[in-house]
Amino acid sequence: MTVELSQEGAVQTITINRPEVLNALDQETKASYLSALQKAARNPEVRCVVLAGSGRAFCAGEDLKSHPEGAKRSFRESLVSAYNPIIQTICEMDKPVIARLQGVAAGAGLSIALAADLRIGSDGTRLIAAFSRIGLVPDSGLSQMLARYVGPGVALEMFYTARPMEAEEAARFGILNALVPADQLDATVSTWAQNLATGPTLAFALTKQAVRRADRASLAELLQFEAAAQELAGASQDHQEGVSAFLEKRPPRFSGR
Ligand code: T3D
Repeated sequence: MTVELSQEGAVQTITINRPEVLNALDQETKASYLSALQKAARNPEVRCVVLAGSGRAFCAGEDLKSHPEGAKRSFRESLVSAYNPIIQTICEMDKPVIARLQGVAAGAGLSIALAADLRIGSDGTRLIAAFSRIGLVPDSGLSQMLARYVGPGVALEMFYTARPMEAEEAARFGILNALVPADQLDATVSTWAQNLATGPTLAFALTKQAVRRADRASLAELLQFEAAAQELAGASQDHQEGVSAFLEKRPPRFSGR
């Protein structure tokens, strides 16, 4: 299996398992990955998703060895049928998504990492917009997602030069939400994921929608959206539970509804 699933409580981990090619994505793996993401998005028992790679890398993007050298193929088709829906499913799923970045994330692998809501890295984390090395342009949303974190100047520098961004720099730009020693990565990701999976999932979903919308909405539109979202959150069981827990001075037990 090139994509492995594991579940602990309400946390689903989706792991790309092709360590011999740094988890680069061939056709079969992209299809399995998209299907796993879509199932996790639909499954109400899953309240947080962790994206991971096996071995020393997160993901090295498209599998460059899976295409016969010089063979004609449609890059547009590759993006429209696989990468774009992968990115959209991650960005639009109504639950928190964490990327566990233990090593290199390159090309579309970097896009997948940036599409996640949160990223946790370790000393070995390296981010590379590898496209220019092979004469391609950034895709899978990277031209927007990277520039939002680092600004257009650094994004263009990374696109032109394909220089690696190391973990410390990624943390400084806010790309990494946490940077921990390699031997603490699994435990840290697990703690974050379990905390999110026992949180107010409906409120998290509305929060994710608001933050995504904030990029393109006017202030007036965003204020309207927040008011509508708060109406929904305010009617949720989790709001009642949160207030009761506060008044009773105990931790809340959120159901996600
Ligand atoms: O359909 C479409 O094509 C459109 C979509 C495009 C989206 C994209 O993602 S395009 C960008 C594709 N990715 C890359 O260009 C990255 C290529 N890889 C690298 O530049 C380097 O491997 C890394 C910087 C990621 C890591 O370098 P390093 O020195 O840590 O490892 P390495 O020795 O280069 O790689 C280890 C093995 O993984 C090696 O195999 P070998 O020689 O030991 O048998 C290497 O060939 C393999 N590998 C790494 N990346 C890929 C790969 N094999 C296939 N495809 C890869 N992307």
